[in-house]
Amino acid sequence: MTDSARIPDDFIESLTASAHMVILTGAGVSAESGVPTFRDAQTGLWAKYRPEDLATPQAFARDPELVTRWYDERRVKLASLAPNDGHRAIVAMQRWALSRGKQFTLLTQNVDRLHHAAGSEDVIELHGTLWVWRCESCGVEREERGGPFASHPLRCECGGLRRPGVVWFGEMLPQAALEAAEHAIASCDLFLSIGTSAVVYPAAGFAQAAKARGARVAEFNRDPTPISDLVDWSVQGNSGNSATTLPELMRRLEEN
Ligand code: BJW
Ligand code: ZN
Repeated sequence: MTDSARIPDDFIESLTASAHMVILTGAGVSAESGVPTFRDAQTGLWAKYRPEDLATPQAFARDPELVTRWYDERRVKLASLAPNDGHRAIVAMQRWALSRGKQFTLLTQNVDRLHHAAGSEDVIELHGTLWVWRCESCGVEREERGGPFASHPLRCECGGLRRPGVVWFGEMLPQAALEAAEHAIASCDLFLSIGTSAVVYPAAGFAQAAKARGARVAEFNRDPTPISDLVDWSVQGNSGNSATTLPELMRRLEEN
């Protein structure tokens, strides 16, 4: 089956007719850039570590050196990685939508900023970013784009511990991002979930919320997920190189 056959015609029709599309992305979108996903059995970040050992405030309090090293290694590796054709297709979709007077909202759970690097505008980061580090004591935030940190853990001038600006389990999502997401979901007529396992809340509930308010919902993902049965279209496949689902979707849109 060719990729073009995989994108249903009635999905293209809905997309063309929609007034406000919301895209929610997850780690699968960055997989073909070389960023490990979280839950892939062999290569995922949680294949080697338990999330509660590294991605919670309790883990950081218990062992700030370990947690800082882990995020620093990921940060340094990320510096050598680049956006893929899936990120670029999402940029093209945004431009396609805005040039037709449609509303477009991009929500991401990713902390890598590869959407920004590709050229996406107004990205709403639900889980923060690995690039900005914040002092736990005085709250000062600074972008860290250089090489490996000289010491682990990282200390602020005030003496406090600096932590990655990501959202850990048990923490609230940034309020502005959450409000923007809720607002977009309340007014969208088409919702696309891309490259996410749809297990981490509140983002995992967005597709259902969009559906409940009457939007059509599509999922583009390599594997089936808990939302696959509730969506109107479930397109299985990789998203990130030129022969895969998102670039193919963009080619189909440009024909219209
Ligand atoms: C491809 C592909 C390719 C591969 N092409 N596809 C309601 C019910 C139950 C629990 C809760 C609830 N509400 C809140 C909770 C608690 C918790 C939660 O959801 N737990 C669940 C695990 C059960 N949520 C929270 O704590 C959140 N905070 C919150 O809700 O605050 C209020 C509150 C607190 C406590 C209780 C109640 C309320 C915060 C969540 C923060 C998540 N943080 C992380 C780590 C970020 C830092 C870091 O980078 O280390 O965010 S966890 C991790 O998972 C990361 C991701 O953003 C997130 C989602 O993962 P994602 O992106 O979906 O990746 P994967 O790996 O899971 O999936 C990749 C998919 O891609 C797969 O399906 C592949 O098939 C596919 N794929 N290659 C296309 N090439
Ligand atoms: Zn400080």
